[in-house]
Amino acid sequence: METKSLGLPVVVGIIVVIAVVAATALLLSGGGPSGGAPILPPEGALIFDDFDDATLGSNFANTSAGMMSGTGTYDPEFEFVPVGDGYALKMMFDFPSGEWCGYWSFMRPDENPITSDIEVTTGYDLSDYTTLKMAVKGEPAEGTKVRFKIEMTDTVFDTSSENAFLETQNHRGTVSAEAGTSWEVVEIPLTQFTSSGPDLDMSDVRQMNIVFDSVPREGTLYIDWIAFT
Ligand SMILES: [Ca+2]
Ligand SMILES: [Ca+2]
Repeated sequence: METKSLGLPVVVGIIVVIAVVAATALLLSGGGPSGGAPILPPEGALIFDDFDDATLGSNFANTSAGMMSGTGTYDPEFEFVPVGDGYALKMMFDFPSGEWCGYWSFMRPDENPITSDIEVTTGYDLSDYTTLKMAVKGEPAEGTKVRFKIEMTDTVFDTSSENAFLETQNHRGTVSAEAGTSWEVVEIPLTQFTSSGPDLDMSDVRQMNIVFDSVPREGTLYIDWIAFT
């Protein structure tokens, strides 16, 4: 009897079939942009934003959000990408040394100086909560993680004039965080914000920012949801 070895086209065909099956399994696993099952927010959490409506502006009523940068020329590009049954915010940043960029989101509608002339006097009361949690994933340069800062400010914090800026710096709390290449939940005790900004009033929170200001200066950050527990 003659034994025939598999010809090259057959071997290539088998490899292609295996690759297609594997890719399909990855997609069906519920994933998102790069696979991996989505992580749901904790039961009963206050959802600040789950991005599931695929628009800027938080889940809180009529709030505004947007992209920013130091000189206004390096705002992150953004889009909403399907994750699980909803969407995640995808921010792509690319800025030179000495610059910064990021994302801002107000907690109450009357705090938006763009759409309202109402003086900022009342913030959001987060004093019943202890922890900020957010589901994130990064696409950093090879061998690193995406690094970002989370800022919380109260309604006293002001950048509108140099004097006010200097006087109100302690009303901003800043905490550093990282995102690897798989979905994970970043958990930050709110006390880290108040130890960074000792005058920050967590019962009077105006806005939350995500800031990129260090290396890697080019990368992508996905946020599936932001919640407080
Ligand atoms: Ca939204
Ligand atoms: Ca989401």
